[in-house]
Amino acid sequence: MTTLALPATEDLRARARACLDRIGVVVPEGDDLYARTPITGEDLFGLKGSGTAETEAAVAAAHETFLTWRSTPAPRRGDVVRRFGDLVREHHDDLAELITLEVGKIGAEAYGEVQEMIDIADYAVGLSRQLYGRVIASERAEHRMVESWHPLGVVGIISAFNFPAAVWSWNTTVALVCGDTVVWKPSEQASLIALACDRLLARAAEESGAPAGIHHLLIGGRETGETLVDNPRVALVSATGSVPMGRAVGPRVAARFGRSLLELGGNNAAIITPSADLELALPAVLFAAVGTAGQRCTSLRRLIVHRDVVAELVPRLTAAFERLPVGDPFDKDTLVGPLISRVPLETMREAIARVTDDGGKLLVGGDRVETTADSAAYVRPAVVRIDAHSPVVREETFAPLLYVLTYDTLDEAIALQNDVPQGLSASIFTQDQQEAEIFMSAVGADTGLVNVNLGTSGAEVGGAFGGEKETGGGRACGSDAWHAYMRRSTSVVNYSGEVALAQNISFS
Ligand code: UN1
Repeated sequence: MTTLALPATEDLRARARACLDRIGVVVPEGDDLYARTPITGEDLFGLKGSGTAETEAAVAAAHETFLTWRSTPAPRRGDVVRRFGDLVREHHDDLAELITLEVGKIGAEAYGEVQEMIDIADYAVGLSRQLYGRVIASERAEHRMVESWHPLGVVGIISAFNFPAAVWSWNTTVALVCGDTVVWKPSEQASLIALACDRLLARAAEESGAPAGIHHLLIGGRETGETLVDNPRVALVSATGSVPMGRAVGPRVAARFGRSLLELGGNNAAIITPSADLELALPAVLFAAVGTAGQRCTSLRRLIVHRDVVAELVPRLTAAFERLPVGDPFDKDTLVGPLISRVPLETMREAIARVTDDGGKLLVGGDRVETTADSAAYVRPAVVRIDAHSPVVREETFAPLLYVLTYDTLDEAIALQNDVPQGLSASIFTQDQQEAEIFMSAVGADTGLVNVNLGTSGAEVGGAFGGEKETGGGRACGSDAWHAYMRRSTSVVNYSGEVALAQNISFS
C-alpha cells in the first residue's frame, strides 16, 4: 500500500493565517493551548487561553449587556443576526477552509457547515418577528389569560469539534434574537474557527449598532467550561459533546436550578427493509456512515438489515467502502478526511478488537492509512458484521465504524433500533407506507430525529434538533426550540371590575 503524501504543516499554517487575516482575526498567541491541524496532526499556533478571572468577567459583562439588550425590540435584535449572515456569506470560503484546516472536514462538508450557519441566521432573522405567545381562554368572565415570552439571560455555549461553527451559530443566532447574550467555550480543538466566528459577529454587532457585549468567547479547556457551568448568572447552558460531558454538566447546572440544553451522543441506526430501494439506500448509508469521517453525532453506526436483503446489500456496501478515497481533505477527490486526533483511532481499534472477540467479523477497513506525517490519524472506514445483541453495539464509537445486524420482523428491527442508551437519530428505507408510518409512530423509533428513505445525518435547521435518553433531551434550531432560550410568563388580567377567584372559590 502506498504512503499517503500530506501537505507540509508550514503551508497549512500559512493558509490558516491567510484565512484569519481576511476575516480580520488577530490570533492571541501564547502557550496555554495549541491550535492543531488534523491534516498532519501537527500544531499550527500556540494560543493564549482564558482563565477563571476572564471567564467570570465575560459572564459579568454579558449579564450587564443583557440588562439593556432584553429591552431592544426583537426585530432590531434581528439586525445583528442579518448582518452576521451577510458576513458569513462573504467569508463562506474562508470559514470553510478554516474548518478543513482545523477539524479536517472535506471541502464539500466544510462548505455545507458554513451553509448551515447561513441557514440558521436566516431562520433567526425571521424568528425575530415571530416570538409570539398565546391568548388562552380564561375560566372566569371578563378575564384574559395571556402567555408572554421574555429574554432569559446569559446563555453559556459549550460546543464540540465536529460542528465547530454551525452548532455555535444555532445557539447564538437564536439566543440573540430572543434577547439573550452569549458566552462561548468552544472545543479546544477548534479555537481558530471560534476566533473567526467571534470576529464576524463582533463586526456584525459594530456595523448594526448592537452592543459589543452581546457575545463573548473563551478559549480554554475543561476548567474554563466548569467555571462557566457553575456561574449562577448563566441562565442556560447549551452543551454539545459526549455523554460523559453531559453527565458532568447536567447535574451541576441542575444543582443551582439553572437550565441546560444537552446535545450528547447518538448511536444511530438505519433499517433496510425487503422493499428498500437499494440504489437510494446505498449512497445515503455511505454518507451517513463515513461523512465527517464518522464523527457526527448523527453518524450512522448500526445498519439493521432484513435477512432477505443481507446477501445482496453487504457485498455492495463493502465494495463501496473499499473504494472510498481516504486522504487530504483539501484534495477534491477525497471523501474521508482525517480523524480529529489519534484518540478516535485508538477507540475504533479497541471497538473492532472487542467485536471480533465477541464473534463479529470485520468485513472491510479498520486499518490505519500510512502517511508522510506520523501524528496524523487517517483510517479506512470499517464494516463489521455482528450479532444483533452484542453489547459493543450499544456503545457509540466516534469514528467511521459501521455495524451490520440482521432482523426478521419489523417489530424486531424497531426493538433493536431502540435497544441502545442513546436516542438521537434513526431511519428506515422502505417502499411500504405502513412500515414507514409505524416507524414514525409512538411505537416506532424512540429518537428525536426519525427519517424515511434518507440517512440519519444531515438534518435541516428548520426542524428541532436533538434526541432522547442519553442524548440529553435538548432541542436546538428550528420549530419551537426557541422556547428554551426564553422564559415564559402567564398573565391573567381581570377587566370585570369584580373579584372572581378561580376554581369557583367563594371567599367572603
Ligand atoms: C452534530 O454532529 O453535532 O444533522 C451536529 C447533521 C448536522 C448537524 C450535526 N446538521 O448531521
